[in-house]
Order: sequence, then structure tokens, then C-alpha cells
Amino acid sequence: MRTAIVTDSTSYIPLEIREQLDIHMIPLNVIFGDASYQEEVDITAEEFFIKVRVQKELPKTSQPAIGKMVEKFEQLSKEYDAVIAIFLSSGISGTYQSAITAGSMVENIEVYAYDSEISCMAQGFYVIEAAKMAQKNASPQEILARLDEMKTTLNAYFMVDDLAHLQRGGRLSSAQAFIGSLLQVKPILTFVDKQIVPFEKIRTEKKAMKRIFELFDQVASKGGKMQAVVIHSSREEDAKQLAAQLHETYPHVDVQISYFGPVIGTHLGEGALGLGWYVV
Ligand code: MYR
Repeated sequence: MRTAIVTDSTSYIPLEIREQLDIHMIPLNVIFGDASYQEEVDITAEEFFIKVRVQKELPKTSQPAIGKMVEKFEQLSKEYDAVIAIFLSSGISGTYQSAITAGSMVENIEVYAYDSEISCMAQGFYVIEAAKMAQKNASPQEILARLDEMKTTLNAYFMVDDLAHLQRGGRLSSAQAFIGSLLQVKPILTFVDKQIVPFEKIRTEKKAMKRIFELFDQVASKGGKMQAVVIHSSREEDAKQLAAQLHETYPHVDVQISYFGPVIGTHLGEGALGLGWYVV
């Protein structure tokens, strides 16, 4: 049985890796006024942040059209028997729900939509693992069981420079009054039950980063094999420094660097920094 692995653009898996591992990608869109761009196809993260700086109008985002998903699944049905489609958290986007609808509309291929309950390269961890297993001819059930196993240790914490973006996009799950009190500080954010929640209120970025390190250390100090990723929006130097520091302190952890691209960048703004990981 041949299983195709599909994800959405917000995994931000580099094209080279997607090609190597035969990962199929469906893009989400960023919209400036009347112009819609498919991220990772029509617009890169660098181009996006430059545009945001010069345009007066703030961008919006949209999930892929169901028709595009149906088209992709139908195309895959010519070569594959099944699809595992791993999407960003259903608590922040309708993409996963649309994939379920699209999957029910196609014949000749079994579509298993998987809710990563997260996004970005933390979601990418699932996608890459699934793709490696599919290349070794694992069954969809074996792959899905492994993804559920990964979910028990996969975590991400992040902070943003300006919480107003998340508030404006309505993706921060908390009482408005509480959000107001967060605007003055640097809260650590995380995903709980598929939604973004403030994890702890911290006064400064330095202290927030120290706290994220502590949370990571609670797992990494046990010495088990781990994958970690530092994710940033327009903070490459800081991300490199952080990754080097992690690599030096925890040589047993494989540390990568990734980015918040246009769609996620619309909701987090520039200057966001995060750390994701799972125990292999
Ligand atoms: C849509 O329009 O359907 C896309 C909405 C995307 C919302 C993104 C909210 C921020 C996610 C942060 C992820 C951090 C992962 C480490």
C-alpha cells in the first residue's frame, strides 16, 4: 500500500526536504487588500515581512479552498492508495475541518486527516516522521499510531514582540480583560487543547527566554534522544545564538532552526521567538 503524506504550508518545511521525502504541500494564503498570495509559493517569509513594513494595510490570512484540497487528493489517488494529511491546529484554523470535508468528496483514495494541534516546524516534526515511515512502507495505521505517540512529548513555547497581532486576529484564547493585562508584559504562550493560551506572565523577554529554557531542561536533562527547533520571525541571529547555546548544553539533542512564515507571521508579527521539541 502506498501512502502519500500531505501537509499545509505552515509547517514551513524547506522545499529540498519536501522533495527528498516526497511530502506534498497545500498552501494557506495571506491577503493584502485585493491581492492574495499563496505562502511558500507566491511569497517568501522575507518578502512578506518587507511588504508588511511598507504597506499601510495589515494583511489577513485564509485557509486553502476545499476545491484545492479535493484537486490535490484526486491527483494523489492516481499514484497512492491512502493519504495522511497533517494540518495546523483545528483550534486556530479551519484547514483541518476542510480537509475532512474534501476527503469525503474523493473516491479511490482513503484520506486520513490528522490534527497536529500545533503549527510551524513543531507540526513539521510529525510530517517528517510520517514521510520517513511512508517511505519504508509503513501502513497508515502504524503512522497514525506513531504520531499519537509523538504527541505525548511534543511541546512548543513561544513569545511575541507585540501581542496586538494575536489579539487582532482573534487567535489568543483568553478573556479580553486578561489579554489587556498581558499587553504590557512578555507572556510565554503555548498550545493547550488546540488553542493558544498564555502560559505564564513574565515581565521581560530575557526572563521569558530563561523560563522557556527551564521548561526545556526539565525534559532534556533526562538525557533521552530529542529533536528541538528554534523558530523565529526576522530574528535569525538570536535564533542562531539560542540554537548554539542549546547544542552546547545538550549535545544529545538535535537542534534545528526554522521560521514563522507569512501566515503565522501575520498573527504573531515580527520579533517572535519560540522553542519546540519532542522526545524521539
Ligand atoms: C487561517 O487563516 O486559517 C490561518 C490562521 C493561522 C493562525 C496562526 C496563529 C498563530 C500560531 C502560532 C504557532 C506557533 C507554533 C510554535
